[in-house]
Amino acid sequence: MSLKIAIIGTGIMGTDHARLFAQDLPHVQLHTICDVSEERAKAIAEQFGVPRAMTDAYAAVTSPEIDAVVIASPDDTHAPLTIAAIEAGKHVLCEKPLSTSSEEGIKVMEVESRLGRRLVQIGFMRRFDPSYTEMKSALTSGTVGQAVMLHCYHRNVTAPANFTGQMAISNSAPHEFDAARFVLDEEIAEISVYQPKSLDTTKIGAPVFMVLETAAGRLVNVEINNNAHYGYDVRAELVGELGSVFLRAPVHSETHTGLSAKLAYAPDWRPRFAEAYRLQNKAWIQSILTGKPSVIGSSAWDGYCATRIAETGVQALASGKRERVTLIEKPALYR
Ligand code: ISE
Repeated sequence: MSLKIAIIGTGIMGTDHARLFAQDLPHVQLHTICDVSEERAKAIAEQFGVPRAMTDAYAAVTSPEIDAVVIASPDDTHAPLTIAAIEAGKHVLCEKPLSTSSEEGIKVMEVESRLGRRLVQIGFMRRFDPSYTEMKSALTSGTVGQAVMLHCYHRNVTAPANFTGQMAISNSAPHEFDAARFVLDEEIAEISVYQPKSLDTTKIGAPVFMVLETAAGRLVNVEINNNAHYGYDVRAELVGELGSVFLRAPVHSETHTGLSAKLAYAPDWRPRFAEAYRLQNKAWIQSILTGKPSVIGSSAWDGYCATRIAETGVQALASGKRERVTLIEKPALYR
């Protein structure tokens, strides 16, 4: 069986998903590319041999010719397009964040719950990254004992020009929130947020440092630095009672010249998480073909939790205090 897929949005991630589905993954036909720019939609469709290019996202996500939709348009369109798509019976892979407010995330869960089946997977691809997989299994196998702390570093080369306000917390940090929930397998209960006062914190992409406390009292620290300059660098160390696990980025070579050795950094997240994206999209296709949601993949509940933590983080930055992350009761569909 070949699933017919539409991709909404042809920014960095929409284009990368188009490449993956068109060139790297079986059982799919990339059928539609949709973008507000007709020129861009046509160019990407032509690049990947996709039969249809269009500009109306709502028509694309509800189109009878489509089985499944990848939503990679701007963050504020994610929840409304996801709702329109699932109401039309489509399966959705929605790029993170699921929504820009937790209320919208709740609406997505209400629609999915009314429909009685899970149709949404969120693009928290790190869950499929082999280095996080190994970190999690060091915990579940007992190798490092009980988890105590998780240190997370998230560094981008430069923040994009549209990276306004608190997007370090609402756009970048949700990856860390989801990874922490996934690895530790518990909810985040409290958050406090700091910024280095030595820098102009009103500048786009100013760094943020967060301390999260889990429901069981474990500690997670998160550095978000969107203007790190030297490379895309995501690090994490899980500290257990008996040992620790560091993530290693996939590096395939080391260059030796002039009395020194050099390891290259990726310019952005696509090469760093290439395998994670491939495995995530493969698992999504499998979940549609088998009718069983991926057990690793992130659900609308996970998307809601990440957005709720981010919202509380923005609040904590403003208040300068430790804030409690309040969640709604987990709906039955996600238990
Ligand atoms: C971007 O939207 C992503 O999802 C990347 O994975 C992340 O590293 C980056 O900080 C975000 O802005």
